Amino acid sequence: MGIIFLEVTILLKLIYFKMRALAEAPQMLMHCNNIEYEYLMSWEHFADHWSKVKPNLAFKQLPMLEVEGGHQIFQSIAILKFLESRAGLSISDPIQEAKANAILQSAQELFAPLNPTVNFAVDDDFLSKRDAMRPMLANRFQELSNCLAENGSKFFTDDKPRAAEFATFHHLDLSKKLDDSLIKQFPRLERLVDDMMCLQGMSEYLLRRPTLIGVGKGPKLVIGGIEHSTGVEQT
Ligand SMILES: N[C@@H](CCC(=O)N[C@@H](CS)C(=O)NCC(=O)O)C(=O)O
Repeated sequence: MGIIFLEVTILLKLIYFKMRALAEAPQMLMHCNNIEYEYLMSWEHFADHWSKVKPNLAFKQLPMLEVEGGHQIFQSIAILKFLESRAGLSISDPIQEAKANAILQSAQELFAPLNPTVNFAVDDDFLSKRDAMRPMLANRFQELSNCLAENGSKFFTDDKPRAAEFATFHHLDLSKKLDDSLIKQFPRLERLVDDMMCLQGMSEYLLRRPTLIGVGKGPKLVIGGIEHSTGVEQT
């Protein structure tokens, strides 16, 4: 009797909260590279309140990517690098790889205060945080723009979008919710955004993801037609 080998595809699980923040770039990368995954809110995956879950996690924060063998990958940069490799997009030249990692880290440093402010701050707190972070954003946008101008290709390394491009795209996209005039000072970054928008899978992802409304006033995510306050607990 012959032996039948069944190929089992392990579905990746991305666990996060009700926020438009660190789970965006990984999801865009997966969508644009046909990597199947399941997105679960913390309470769906762990079936408990975040305050109970948090102390038991390796780095006490999300996102987390659960992969083969139940292994849990924390830290958004590590998650993006794992997915980049999974998509067959790893850069073989160590120098180019290091430079791409520097760009990825520099893009992720935009996370705070940009992402918490857009997702949570309201009224005067929102306005003062927005005004205070403008110079920092402009400096980093200039640096990212310089990286693109220096190498002369479509994306940071060559003509393929990888972790650094998806992370940069997310933060540029989110900055429009803070102040849509900021990116307009950087035509090379606007071109990057346009090129990313043209990727197969990107517009479908952007249309299907929860809509973020009420920024600066009372931010909410519209999930399945229902408005939910942003946050770490089930509503
Ligand atoms: N360095 C971490 C930062 C993760 C992070 O700040 N996660 C926030 C949500 S965006 C979180 O878990 N907040 C809940 C908490 O800290 O209790 C990464 O890049 O993944």
